[in-house]
Amino acid sequence: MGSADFVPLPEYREYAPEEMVLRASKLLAEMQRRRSVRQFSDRPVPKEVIEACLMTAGSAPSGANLQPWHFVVISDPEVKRQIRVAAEEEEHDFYHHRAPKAWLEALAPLGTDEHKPYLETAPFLIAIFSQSYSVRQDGRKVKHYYAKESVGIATGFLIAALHHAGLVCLTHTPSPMGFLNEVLNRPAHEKPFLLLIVGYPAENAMVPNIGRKSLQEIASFVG
Ligand code: IYR
Repeated sequence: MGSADFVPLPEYREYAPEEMVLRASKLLAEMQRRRSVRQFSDRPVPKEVIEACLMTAGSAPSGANLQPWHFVVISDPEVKRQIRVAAEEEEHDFYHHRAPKAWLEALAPLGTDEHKPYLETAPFLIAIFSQSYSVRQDGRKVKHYYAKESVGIATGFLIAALHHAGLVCLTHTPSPMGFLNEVLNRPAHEKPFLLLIVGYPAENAMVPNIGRKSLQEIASFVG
């Protein structure tokens, strides 16, 4: 208790209102170009780009600043193969047995199925784990607050950073994802949050012809 340490807000920048509008609309246009992609090229991606994007993810706010995330970056073809085999097994079960009809109907416009070749084609997979607690040097456990929310925010930062760098990605949630702990040797208190597939799009990659909700649909203003 009482161990707060404060420094002056570093590097804050204010912009004139017109410049703010311009900056906001430029980012909007850039983010509106982002699409989830399921057809990847096998072209290599510089690891440095991934590292910088991960640092952007790590700059996200988190509950009590406990930074409850861990990112495993996979480029090893054998590990990618293991992940594909395990994911396709779960997905087969999902599409053919477990998924309720309404869920399959909701997925129909995306044209997804149990085949996940991109798990081997793309140069990088990033498995994102959410830590319910951390273990200190002395063995004491430190509970993490709002871990899922925090990891969700960091994942959003990561997706935006990858897009900004000129890569594409897919948020993939093979369900259940417990196999990722085994394949990647992560402890039980880390829960797989999602698997990002990252790379360049395949030449002539196609995406579903779907749209985004309007401002009126997603927001309301009070006052
Ligand atoms: N995990 C499955 C199904 C799936 C679920 C949702 I929600 C999607 O937005 C897309 C797919 C799969 O990856 O195919």
